[in-house]
Amino acid sequence: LVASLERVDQTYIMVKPDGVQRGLVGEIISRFEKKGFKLTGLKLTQCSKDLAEEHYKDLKGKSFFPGLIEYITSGPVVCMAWEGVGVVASARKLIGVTNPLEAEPGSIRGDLAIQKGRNVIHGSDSPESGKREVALWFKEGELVDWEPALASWLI
Ligand code: RTP
Repeated sequence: LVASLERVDQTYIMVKPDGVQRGLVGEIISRFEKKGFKLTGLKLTQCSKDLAEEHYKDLKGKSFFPGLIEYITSGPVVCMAWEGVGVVASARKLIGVTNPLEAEPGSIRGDLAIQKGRNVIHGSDSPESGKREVALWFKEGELVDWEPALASWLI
């Protein structure tokens, strides 16, 4: 009911290569499912250098940029699109701050990671980035617009 009055946003969530290698994909998906957001896209892919550079283009001048691109392209990633009221900000809270040592216990990075450069997950930082990143990582036919039969009070 509330959802129908507020803007439904989308966010791009990605389990980074370390998360896949460590077998954390199920744990991470589960946290977003339990929160009550709606999954509209999901795939495992090996990201190209071009795509990684496009995704992180705002960080191009940073000293850690080459290492970041190497990290993100080092193995498969799991790409997800999630939808819901307030999903962008809520996902950032579920994820925790960039440096896992400073991330709150209970958050994904706070519970599951140690290093900034191996922080297991990405989440869009604004509704605009969410739209841009979902469109960058998914082709149109890969996204599914579906209505949950139950629990509409959550989404
Ligand atoms: P993300 O985009 O991956 O969700 O991360 P974020 O917003 O929390 O952090 P951002 O500043 O956008 O940085 C993107 C990713 O770059 C890596 N990083 N490494 N070594 C470093 O100092 C450093 N700083 C950032 C992290 O993997 C970060 O998530």
